[in-house]
Amino acid sequence: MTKTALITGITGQDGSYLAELLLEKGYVVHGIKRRASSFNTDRIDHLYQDPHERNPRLVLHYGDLTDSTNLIRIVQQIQPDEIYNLGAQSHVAVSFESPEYTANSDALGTLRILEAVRILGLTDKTRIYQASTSELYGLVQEIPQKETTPFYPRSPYGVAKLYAYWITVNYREAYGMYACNGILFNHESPRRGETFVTRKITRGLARIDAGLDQGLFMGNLDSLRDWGHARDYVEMQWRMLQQEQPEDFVIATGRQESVRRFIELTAEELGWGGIVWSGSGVEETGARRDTGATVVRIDRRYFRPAEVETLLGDPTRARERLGWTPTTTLEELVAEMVATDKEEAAKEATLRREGFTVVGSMENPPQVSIT
Ligand code: NDP
Ligand code: GDR
Repeated sequence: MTKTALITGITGQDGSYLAELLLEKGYVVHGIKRRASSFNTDRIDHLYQDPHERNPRLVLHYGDLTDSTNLIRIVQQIQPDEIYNLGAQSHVAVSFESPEYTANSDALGTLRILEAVRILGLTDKTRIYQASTSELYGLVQEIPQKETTPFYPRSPYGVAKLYAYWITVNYREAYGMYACNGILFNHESPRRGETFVTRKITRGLARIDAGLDQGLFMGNLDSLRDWGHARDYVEMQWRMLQQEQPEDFVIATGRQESVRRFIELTAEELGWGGIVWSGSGVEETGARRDTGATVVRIDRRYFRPAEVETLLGDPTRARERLGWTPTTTLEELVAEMVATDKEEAAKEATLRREGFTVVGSMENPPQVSIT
């Protein structure tokens, strides 16, 4: 029988990979997109199906996690077998700027989804995946982190996601719902938002390589993260909803590197031979090993009021029960991201050479933005 899924956050990085996966598996996929003043469906445009066709397998609905009336209506109309709650204000630094909105969408948004399913009497039918996060561990109490490690969030985002985590557990226990948390560590891809650190680095250095930008301003280079590929991680989101019993799982690679190392890997992939670091603290700079040009500088604005210094996951439970094995190494991830960003930069360089103005780049370089 054809299954129906609803994805909140379908226009985001994970939503786009998950939509691809579910369509490949024969699902009818519904997604919630926010109304915006310009197009915001870039990541899923390749999946678009004309709504005038008979029985399209991808259907988009306008909506927002801050609006329960709209969520109840959509869930009632679709009666989904599975809901993937990926929608969120997902940027940790931005959550310090917009803490109330972050709580509304990330914490209460999750409650609204759970309540919609309960109010509509779908608790026996609809399975729910909640996009939990390694940010719950925050000020780390144990290394590596696993499902039983105590939480200590360090940002309004982390605190909002902590509420979402527990309300999901609570609805599972109180109402017997099939609802589970995927505690996912950082996962990246060429579709990663441009202000998250990995994409900022691959895009920024690729643009420098193409002669479009001069340098990149960064925050805490010593932060340690466990980075995987988003395509691998969405497969685990799906598998979590196919188990007999709902359970929470850590998904991670078990390898940790610093932001500094990620910059070096990117420079190596670009053929620069690496980065030569000098100075320390906010005076630290990084220069291309091949030309000696300074390409990385530090800017205080990219430091967070409270930092999550070190994250390293232990995915043993997922390996044993979900058959989890990451397919992509960090080096392969960097190579894929750099290849895409080099191509983008080359296109922009060509446009510039031909005399076209490109919005949002040289005149408005990304490193000037807040994140
Ligand atoms: P993105 O930021 O790429 O995507 C977030 C999605 O949520 C976008 O589609 C966005 O819409 C949508 N959204 C934002 N606010 C609302 C709202 N109020 N109502 C409805 N939709 C909204 O995130 P990722 O794809 O990287 O992450 C997916 C989920 O997983 C998020 O919940 C994130 O917090 C969580 N997570 C991510 C990890 C990672 O490393 N990527 C790790 C652990 C958890 P729009 O396109 O219009 O902005
Ligand atoms: P994170 O991802 O906060 O882990 O949250 P991000 O890539 O933003 O930061 C990772 C680390 O890099 C440091 N850093 C910088 N970060 C950004 N964005 N820009 C910079 O210039 C910069 N310089 C250093 C940060 O301080 C941080 O330590 C991501 C999001 O996807 C969340 O939604 C998700 O829950 C977690 O991953 C797991």
